[in-house]
Amino acid sequence: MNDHKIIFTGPVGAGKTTAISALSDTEIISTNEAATDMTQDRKKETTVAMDYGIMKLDGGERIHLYGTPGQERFNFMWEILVEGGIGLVLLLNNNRPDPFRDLRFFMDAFADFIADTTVAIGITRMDEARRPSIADYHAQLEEQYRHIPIFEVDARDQGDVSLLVEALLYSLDPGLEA
Ligand SMILES: Nc1nc2c(ncn2[C@@H]2O[C@H](COP(=O)(O)OP(=O)(O)OP(=O)(O)O)[C@@H](O)[C@H]2O)c(=O)[nH]1
Ligand SMILES: [Mg+2]
Repeated sequence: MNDHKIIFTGPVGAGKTTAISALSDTEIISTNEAATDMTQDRKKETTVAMDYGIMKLDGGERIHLYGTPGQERFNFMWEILVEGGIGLVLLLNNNRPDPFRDLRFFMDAFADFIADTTVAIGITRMDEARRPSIADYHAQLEEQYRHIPIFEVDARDQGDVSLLVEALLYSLDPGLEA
């Protein structure tokens, strides 16, 4: 099979839409709408249904990239979007009030999907907030998740986000390389 689907999730402002647009080889399809209730994140728009882009790999493989909304009130989309996916990218905004709470929340919300597939975690906005560190995140994870790849990424940086996707693909199948 030459087509694979991965899903990007995480809290508001973690950079899901930004990462998919940095990675996609086609124009992305987004459902951003004006955010009236997000003054805290100083972000004008938020995803209300999904983002979609395509990453083309050498050898003709295509990775379909789906982004979830970060806001919990749109969580009915989460279950729909993971359908048929082979892995999850969890982006966490290090500049949120309690990023460990976000970590636990999203690991829990997607626990069934992660159990069937795999997950890679990207920590964004570490330029704005140095702490917690990557090692601190590893220490927060339960024993069975200690091997999960966790990288510092800037969602705007294509190199950063493609490294994270490659780590995810590699953990699924060491033969499948981007
Ligand atoms: N300074 C800094 N800004 C970043 C970094 N990564 C992403 N951003 C910015 O953070 C914002 C993220 O916005 P989005 O991509 O809309 O976030 P999202 O995860 O899709 O959010 P929702 O759709 O609202 O859930 C953008 O303004 C990015 O430019 C980073 O590493 N450092
Ligand atoms: Mg978004």
